[in-house]
Amino acid sequence: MAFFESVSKVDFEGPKSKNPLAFKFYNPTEVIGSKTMEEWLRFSVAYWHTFTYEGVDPFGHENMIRPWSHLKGMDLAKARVEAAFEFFEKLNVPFFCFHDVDIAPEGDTLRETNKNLDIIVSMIEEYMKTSKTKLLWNTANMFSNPRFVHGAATSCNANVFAYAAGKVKKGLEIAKRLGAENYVFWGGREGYESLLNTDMGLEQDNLARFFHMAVDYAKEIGYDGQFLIEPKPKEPTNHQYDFDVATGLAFLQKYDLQEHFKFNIEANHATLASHTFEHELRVARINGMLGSVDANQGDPLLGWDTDEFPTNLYSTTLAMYEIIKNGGLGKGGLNFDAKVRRGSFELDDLFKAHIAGMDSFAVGLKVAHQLIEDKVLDHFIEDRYRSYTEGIGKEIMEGRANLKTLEQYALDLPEIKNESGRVEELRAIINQYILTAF
Ligand code: XLS
Ligand code: CA
Ligand code: CA
Repeated sequence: MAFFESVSKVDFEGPKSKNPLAFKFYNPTEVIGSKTMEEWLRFSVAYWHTFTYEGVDPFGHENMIRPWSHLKGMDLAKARVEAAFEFFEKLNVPFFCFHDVDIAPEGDTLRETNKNLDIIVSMIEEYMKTSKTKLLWNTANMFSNPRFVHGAATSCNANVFAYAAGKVKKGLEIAKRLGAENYVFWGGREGYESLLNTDMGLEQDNLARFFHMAVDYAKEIGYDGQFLIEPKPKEPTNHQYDFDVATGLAFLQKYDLQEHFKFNIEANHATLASHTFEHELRVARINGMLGSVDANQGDPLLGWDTDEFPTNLYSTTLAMYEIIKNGGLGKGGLNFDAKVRRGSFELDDLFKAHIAGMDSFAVGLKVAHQLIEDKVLDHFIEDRYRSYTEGIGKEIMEGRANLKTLEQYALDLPEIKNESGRVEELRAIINQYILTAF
């Protein structure tokens, strides 16, 4: 049975096309520098937003029109798998991602849940034999069920820690079975609400113990996907432990975990942390920790995790700038952790939203590649720091200076002259590149 009857394959029709169900800028086979667009961008569909989100928000009930909504339990789970693979094929997307609870209903015990998972994973495995769509990452939902009210690995209750460990064990087995390129840990409720009732040191030590157990088990079963931590500063708790990349990095270093992890960077989480998306990508990149990306955008007027499809070309350009400078995303990809707005409740909106996001990143890729080819920012930055290539600057860089030699140098320096940082000029150049790329 076809779920998306009104949509056939989404093709590239070029910038002049008026067809809402065609790509205008994303041309998977177009070569940009050393790779095709498809290879650079490694797009992924998020199972939870596309196949399980039904439109509920704090003020309203389900409103999405979905041909599978009337089903329940395992029948619903199976219908969603069929719909998902039809969607992947029609959108021609190379990857997808899921949480355990997205694909199969939870039973009364972990044992029952695992049985349900086994049935659905077998079904997914069958589909994957003939589909080109691979698993970018899976993860365990350790935040929705009431048992996780105080966190999972950072819960005050050891039974919850054990239950969460069981879920991750199963998740890693599924990752191995389905060939997941990565396995993600987003903190969920790993954080705290109030210090009045919290042993922060114990909670963070336990989180590290939990990660070490996951590293050990992956090794034991021979799962060699990349482990990713996804930072987020708040929501659902007001203090999330994996606040941002810098905080996550310090945690990994303290607990001897750095070599086993990279980061999955979400645009909306960056802005929640009062950073730009490109800031988080840059911090990860210069530390060799850029793993994967949750491609979405927030709403600056709302300020919470709205998970919108990315359409801001300025942001996709600066994000792709970091990704190209990183040499690509390796095993990572651009996962649309994004949901259609509640008002976009028609079935075709799911395609249109992904097309908007894919086209926006294709533009970002092309513009960023041209900026890098022309060395626009590289030349400017190289010139801006030129004082470190000679004289006293060179001595500082080569470790030949100390406070005494620098004082000697500075004591009789005449008035120091600085030069403009020319940010407005650079922003105008970026606008020019965006407007003339196609
Ligand atoms: C929530 C997170 C979550 C992770 C996966 O804000 O974005 O969806 O990506 O658990
Ligand atoms: Ca995310
Ligand atoms: Ca999010």
